[in-house]
Amino acid sequence: MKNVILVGTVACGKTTLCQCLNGMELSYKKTQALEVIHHTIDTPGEYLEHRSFLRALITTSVEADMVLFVLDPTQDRFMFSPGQSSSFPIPTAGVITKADVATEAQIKLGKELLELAGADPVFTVSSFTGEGIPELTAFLQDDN
Ligand SMILES: Nc1nc2c(ncn2[C@@H]2O[C@H](COP(=O)(O)OP(=O)(O)OP(=O)(O)O)[C@@H](O)[C@H]2O)c(=O)[nH]1
Ligand SMILES: [Mg+2]
Repeated sequence: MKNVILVGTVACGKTTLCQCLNGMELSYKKTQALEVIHHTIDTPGEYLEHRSFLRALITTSVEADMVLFVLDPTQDRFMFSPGQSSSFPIPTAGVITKADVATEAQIKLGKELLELAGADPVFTVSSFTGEGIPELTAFLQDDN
C-alpha cells in the first residue's frame, strides 16, 4: 500500500476521504495540523492556500510515496498551479471529490485542472456514496 499525502483547499474533502480510505466512520473534524492515519497523511487546507506553508507540505511529502492533489469541483476557486506537481519530490495523482453533488461540467473542468497541475492519473470519487473508491483503493494498494 502506498503512503500518500493529501493536498487540497479547505473543505475540499481530504479528511473525509482519509476516513473513507481507512474504513473509518465518517465524522466531520476540521484539520488543524498534519495528521497521520495509517497510510495517509492528512493536511490542513490552509497549507495549500497560504503560500508560506507550502514548504511544509513539500518537506513532509518525503515521508510519503505519492501526493494526492484533492479537488472539490463544486468550489469556484482552484488553488493548484499549472505544473505544481513538479515542486514535490514524489509522483502526484489527482482525486476529484464530491461526485455525488458535482455536475458533469464541474467534474470535467476539475479533471482538466488537475491534469494541468501534473496529476496523473485522476480519480473521481464520492466519500459519501463510495463511488470511485474501489478504483482509488486498488491503485493505492498497488505498490508499483
Ligand atoms: N456531498 C459530499 N460532501 C462531502 C464529501 N466529502 C466531504 N464532504 C463534506 O465536505 C466538508 C469538508 O470535508 P472535510 O473532509 O472536512 O474537508 P477537508 O479537506 O479535510 O478540510 P480542511 O481540514 O479544512 O482542510 C464536510 O462538510 C464534509 O461532510 C463527499 O464525497 N460528498
Ligand atoms: Mg481536514
